Amino acid sequence: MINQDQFDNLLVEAENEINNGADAAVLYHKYLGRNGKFSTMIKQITTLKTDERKVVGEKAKIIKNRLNYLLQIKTSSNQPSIDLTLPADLTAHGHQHPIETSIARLYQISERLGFVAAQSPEIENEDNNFEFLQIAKDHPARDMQDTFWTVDGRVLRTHTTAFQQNLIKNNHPPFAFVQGGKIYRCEAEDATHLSEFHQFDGFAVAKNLTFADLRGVLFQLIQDFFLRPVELRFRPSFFPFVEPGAEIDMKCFSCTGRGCRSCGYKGWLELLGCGITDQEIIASAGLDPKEYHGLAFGLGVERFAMLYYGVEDIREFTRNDPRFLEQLV
Ligand code: FA5
Repeated sequence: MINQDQFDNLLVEAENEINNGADAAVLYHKYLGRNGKFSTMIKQITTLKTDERKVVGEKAKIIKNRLNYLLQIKTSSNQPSIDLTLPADLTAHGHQHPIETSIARLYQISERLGFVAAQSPEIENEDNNFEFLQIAKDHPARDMQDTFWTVDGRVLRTHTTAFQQNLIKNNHPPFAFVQGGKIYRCEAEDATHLSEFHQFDGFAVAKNLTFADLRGVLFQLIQDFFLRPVELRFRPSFFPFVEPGAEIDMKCFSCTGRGCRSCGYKGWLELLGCGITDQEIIASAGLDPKEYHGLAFGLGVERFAMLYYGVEDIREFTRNDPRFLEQLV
């Protein structure tokens, strides 16, 4: 004799099949079709006594509604949610600016080399930007970074090296930080100079760091950035906050060292400044300069990007001409 439990069991069975991914149309036919399981069961209700027929009938109605509802949901979730008849979206999509892409790649590469990303403000106090780095007011090195001042005597940072003081005073060695960002110099613009551009600096302090570590880090970073074999050389150079100080040059891609327009007929291109942190800076942070050594470097992101993408005029990066930028995705 048909009873309420059999209808409950039918629902459980159908729910299992729905949840296990069976096809909605097949299930519809199997349970609610003319000769489906539910129809077969409902026919048996006529054999029941009147009072039982009423109770089991009520149950059957509830189960049928539930089955209908579940199968409807199943059918609609099988429909594609995109209306393929709509017109295509032909809006042009933008992309990251090549300088942002270059900075992101420099972060990625240096993080693999053990550096941690740091941040410092674009408006700095004079001490962080100059004095701490031993660029005194009357030092000729100040002229190389002619500066924008705010009315309250702060500066638009002239190099990302300005992050060093806070790092060395707030972190106990060993540490290794990098930072990329905008810097400002009161400078005439030409094919290789901007007055507002980006630098990427690294600063590490630990026991027994040597020039060999500096060389290892920078040669790896440069190689990974340009993604092709590069020939590099150190050239001694003066920066008041490092001793010894150097610049790294790369053999020109275009002429492989013979000399051409891209390298100003020198055969080599200047890439960055670097060196071993001056002992007085280490000492001014309360560290023993005999024990602790620092390595530091600072590169021009636009210059790196020019060489990587083969761009001849640095000003292209700031003109915002989509015909130029679209080529550097
Ligand atoms: C500095 O700014 C030092 N702070 C770098 C440094 C850091 C040296 C740590 C030692 C230790 P410099 O002024 O040379 O150095 O600039 C660094 C790089 O910025 C240059 O090698 C060059 O790639 C880029 N650069 C300099 N001036 C400009 C400019 N006007 N436009 C575009 N890029 C520039």
